[in-house]
Amino acid sequence: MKNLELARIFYQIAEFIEMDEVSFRSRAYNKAARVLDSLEKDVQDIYQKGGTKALKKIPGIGEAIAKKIEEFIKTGKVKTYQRLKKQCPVDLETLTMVEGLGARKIKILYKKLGIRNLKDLEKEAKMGKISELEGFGEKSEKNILQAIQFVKAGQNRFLISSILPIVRQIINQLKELPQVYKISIAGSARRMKETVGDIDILVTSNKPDKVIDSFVKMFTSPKQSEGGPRISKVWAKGPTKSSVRFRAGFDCDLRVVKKESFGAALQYFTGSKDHNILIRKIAKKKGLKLNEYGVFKGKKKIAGKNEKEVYQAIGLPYIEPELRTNTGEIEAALRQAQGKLNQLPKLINYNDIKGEIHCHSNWSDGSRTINELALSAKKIGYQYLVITDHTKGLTIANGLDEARILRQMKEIDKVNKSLKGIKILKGCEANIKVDGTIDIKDEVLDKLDIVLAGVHFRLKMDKKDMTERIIKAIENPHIDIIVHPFGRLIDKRPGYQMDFKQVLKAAKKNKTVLEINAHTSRLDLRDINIRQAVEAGVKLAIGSDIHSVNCFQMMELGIAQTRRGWAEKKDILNTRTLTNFLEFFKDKE
Ligand code: DGT
Ligand code: CA
Ligand code: CA
Repeated sequence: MKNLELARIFYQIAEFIEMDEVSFRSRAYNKAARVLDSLEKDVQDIYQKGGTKALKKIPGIGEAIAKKIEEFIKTGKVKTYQRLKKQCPVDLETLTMVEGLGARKIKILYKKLGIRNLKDLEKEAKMGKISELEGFGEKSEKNILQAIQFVKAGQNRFLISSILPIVRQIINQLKELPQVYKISIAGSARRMKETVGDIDILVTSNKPDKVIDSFVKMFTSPKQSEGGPRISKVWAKGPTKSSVRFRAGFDCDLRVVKKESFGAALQYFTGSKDHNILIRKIAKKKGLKLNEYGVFKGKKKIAGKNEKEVYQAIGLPYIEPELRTNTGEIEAALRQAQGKLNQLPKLINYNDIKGEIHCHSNWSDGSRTINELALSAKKIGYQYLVITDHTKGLTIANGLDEARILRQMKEIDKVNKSLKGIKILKGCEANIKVDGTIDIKDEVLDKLDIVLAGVHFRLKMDKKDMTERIIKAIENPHIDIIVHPFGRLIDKRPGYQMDFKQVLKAAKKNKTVLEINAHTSRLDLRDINIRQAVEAGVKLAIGSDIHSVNCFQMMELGIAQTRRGWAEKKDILNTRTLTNFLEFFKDKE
């Protein structure tokens, strides 16, 4: 699919334009990029069926952009992009990942210091050259150096969200091979870690060499459907194992094992390494040996076929992959084995969610109508969907003022009347101002079913001020849920400074809920914070921060994060039925 390639080009064109001015043009390219990013249909298909006329029917795609899409499909290039790139040949995609660097600053850094990439940036910052530039200063140089470390740490890893769909395609194709008996993902991707270094896949077969051969052949074949996963490099190929790189950029280890060792191999290759080290120690203490082939008592194999029996053989209850981090799960399992109840959490399941709490429509910066969003939510089987558009303090997102909120409420009434089987709730995502007050009048907040509030500007405050700012919002009786509580962006921006213990205390006292934001770029709260919240008895809700209909699938990532945070169904409010969900907020205003 060319959608993502085009989206990347358009994002960059927007950045190039913004080097000089933020204008309707840059906004148009940004919008088009976002649309392509989340477009379900293949843009090439749309073009081939209906030409630029059909392209222009896509919301957010106008005449000029449609022409560019046509140019790219026909020539593989976008001339405007190439011209801009020539004028300022910088690695925009990486440099814009550095928190605090926008297009305008990147241009200045290129013009004044010739900085083209992360390496140049680090070199000049370390030499103190950046602080000498007008508009930068020592503090921003220090911030840049810190931010570079952050970007570097994330560079060889992939977001689980970008990897999972491809891995699932790979696995589905592998399943078709006649020699493949069982198949499972392993490694960090099975543990659903936020970011993944490489993909591990495990297969059982009694013809391992055939499986390896077919795997490599299948994914290097030019017949492999266009857009399907393709191998770009074969690092190693043996009789039971191969190591390859896919065109999408990530490496993949495929291992073939015997049926009777599947459980032991899966346990071994799922990791984490730290978890396995401790598990093996426990086995040893019991006079057993555990390796990727099985659990052994002397020479006798006593388990290995499935994971449950592997854990059982060494005297432990089954431990879910998301928990295997050696952060107390093994101790809890041991206590449970000794008869203490409920030491390991009964994790929330992937199908436990009954409604979506965080959803933007085209009233603010979403791309779909309320009706379209509701239909998608209904299709998933949700009972409710809270529409939570941005409010007026966020002008770049076309935030709603009081009057528009009231109008939207009428629109929701109308849609609710026309739809059966799903209830749309009225909400908003209000802004927590610097002093902790909210940008929408109380009497309007009062009319809404659910009010979300979050910090969207002035993220850099000192710890005490930020803690006070957020606690003030938590204490506000109109606020039901604090969204993306840390404001972090994965690999891009660490969370803001705040005293989370104080925040939890206030949330518990005021019955204010904290969101686990499932958006691919956020995943905020993090797993460790979820665990703290659960321990503090604070209620949570998972929100996908939806801006288009295919964002609904991000819920899975939020649930994974929630599981890694040891949370149970009862901790998560949107596992409740509509009635029970609303009941919770009743005694809030
Ligand atoms: P990643 O790929 O960096 O996101 O993390 P993992 O956990 O997928 O690590 P990876 O791909 O190097 O190895 C997959 C699993 O294989 C790992 O989680 C545990 C197991 N494993 C690999 N090397 C070792 C090792 O030296 N000792 C032990 N105990 N287990 C290992
Ligand atoms: Ca791995
Ligand atoms: Ca690996």
